[in-house]
Amino acid sequence: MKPKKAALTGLLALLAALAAGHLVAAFTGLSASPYLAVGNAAIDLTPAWLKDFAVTTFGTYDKAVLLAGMAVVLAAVAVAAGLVSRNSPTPGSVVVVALGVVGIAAVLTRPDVGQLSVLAPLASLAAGLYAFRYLHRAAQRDEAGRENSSRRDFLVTAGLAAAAGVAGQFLGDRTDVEGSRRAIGALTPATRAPEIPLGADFVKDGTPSFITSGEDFYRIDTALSVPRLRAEEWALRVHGMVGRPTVLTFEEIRGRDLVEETITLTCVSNEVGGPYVSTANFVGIRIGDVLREAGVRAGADQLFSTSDDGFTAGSPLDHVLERGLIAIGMNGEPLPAEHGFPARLVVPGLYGYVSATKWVTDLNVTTFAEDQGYWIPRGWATRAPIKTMSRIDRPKRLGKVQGRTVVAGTAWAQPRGVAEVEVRVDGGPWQQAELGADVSDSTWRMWRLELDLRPGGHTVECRATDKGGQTQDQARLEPVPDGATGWHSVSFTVE
Ligand SMILES: Nc1nc2c(c(=O)[nH]1)N[C@H]1C(S)=C(S)[C@@H](COP(=O)(O)O)O[C@H]1N2
Ligand SMILES: [Mo]
Repeated sequence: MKPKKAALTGLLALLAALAAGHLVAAFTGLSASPYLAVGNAAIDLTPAWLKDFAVTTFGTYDKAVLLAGMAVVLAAVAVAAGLVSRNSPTPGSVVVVALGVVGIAAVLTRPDVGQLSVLAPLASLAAGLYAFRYLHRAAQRDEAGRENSSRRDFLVTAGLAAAAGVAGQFLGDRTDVEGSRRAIGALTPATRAPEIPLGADFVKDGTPSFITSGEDFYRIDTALSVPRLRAEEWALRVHGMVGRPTVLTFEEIRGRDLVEETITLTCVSNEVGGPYVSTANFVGIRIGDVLREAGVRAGADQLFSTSDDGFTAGSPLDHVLERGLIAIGMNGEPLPAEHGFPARLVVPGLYGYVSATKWVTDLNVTTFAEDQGYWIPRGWATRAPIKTMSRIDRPKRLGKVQGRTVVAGTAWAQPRGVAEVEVRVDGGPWQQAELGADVSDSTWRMWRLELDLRPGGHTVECRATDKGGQTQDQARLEPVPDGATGWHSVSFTVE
């Protein structure tokens, strides 16, 4: 068989396999689609250093990069499988079966799939094997010089696979999350967050707006396909070291007196100067109320939360009892799907990976000795309070400034609050920045400072001091294991 045709046989069989699995997964839950399941399994198996590298290098595009990388690797394997099968279909068939077994294993180890979901990788295996052997036979028939009909078989296979893949994608998204969000409508809290005062941000000078919109809110999670849940079917189980285990439905939560709080969320993976920090008005109920009703037993020290897709986070119980929210709304609306609809946890003062479980379905009152959250065996700290941090938003790195220089940025130190931000130029004396209105100790605080600088190159640095009197650490530390430290510094030119 000609190499080109042999390679194409492998590639098309791969396409048929992935598409068939995707289509079947549309009925059993899209996370059982072999491609996504293998991707998600890869995310869970990735060593911490590689994951850090991916987040640092590709930011929130890390998932797209992973899926593209998988596509390249799979395509290479498929081409190789075709090429080693130029005489007999057996070697390629073995590769197809091996890939199929990987897909089945990946699906079986996903925490968020039902029993039937194994049908999706089985469909992949069957379709891949059938397509490979069918196309192989057609190509060999051509080579024997009898006819030249395999071209049509190749095209039909490609067309069928594309149609099945697209249909799977379309049907797989049919859980009507938006309908469920719309049915909930606007959320009116009994206790509103105080109005954000004028002068809380300095958008004109380059800071972010004080409240981050749902679209601009940073997103970090391990989910390749956003879990699609409906509020009507969702429930939250509360159990473990409590006297009265309970189950809360969305309606029950909504029927309680809702509180609204302005809270800044921060990711532990944020580098000094990085973007993974955002602020919203979260609406929900206090975890403390729910746990006190359930009756926490003596000796418990961890709230272990689990999401629909199997992510887990362990938070210090005392901290959660004091400040934690079960949030069902963000900026007046139900949570967006990517930010945890129908419910998530938000705990001011703790990095997201140990507190902010999205699509939360289970609250287990337990001990740190008993259970470890998702990121702990992957090298991150068990306890991760947010570190005092500040960031320069303007001037931009290597930017050019005309006229007077305004340095502006944000600072955060939840739940202690920001007391002071200082700026220095070219290693000179520290100068006090003007602070934005103080909204809450659970939020960031914007700052600005006008400077009169000579034309030429300059470097500014900033550092914040929290209300406990602690000044941001100067030592440059990487995010692993419990959050970056160091002073943000930006070099720019005054023209
Ligand atoms: N289910 C689930 N919840 C999760 C995560 C996740 O991977 N899965 N990531 C956590 C991390 S590391 C952070 S920083 C916050 C980010 O929340 P956001 O995407 O709404 O900004 O969600 C947390 N909750
Ligand atoms: Mo995070």
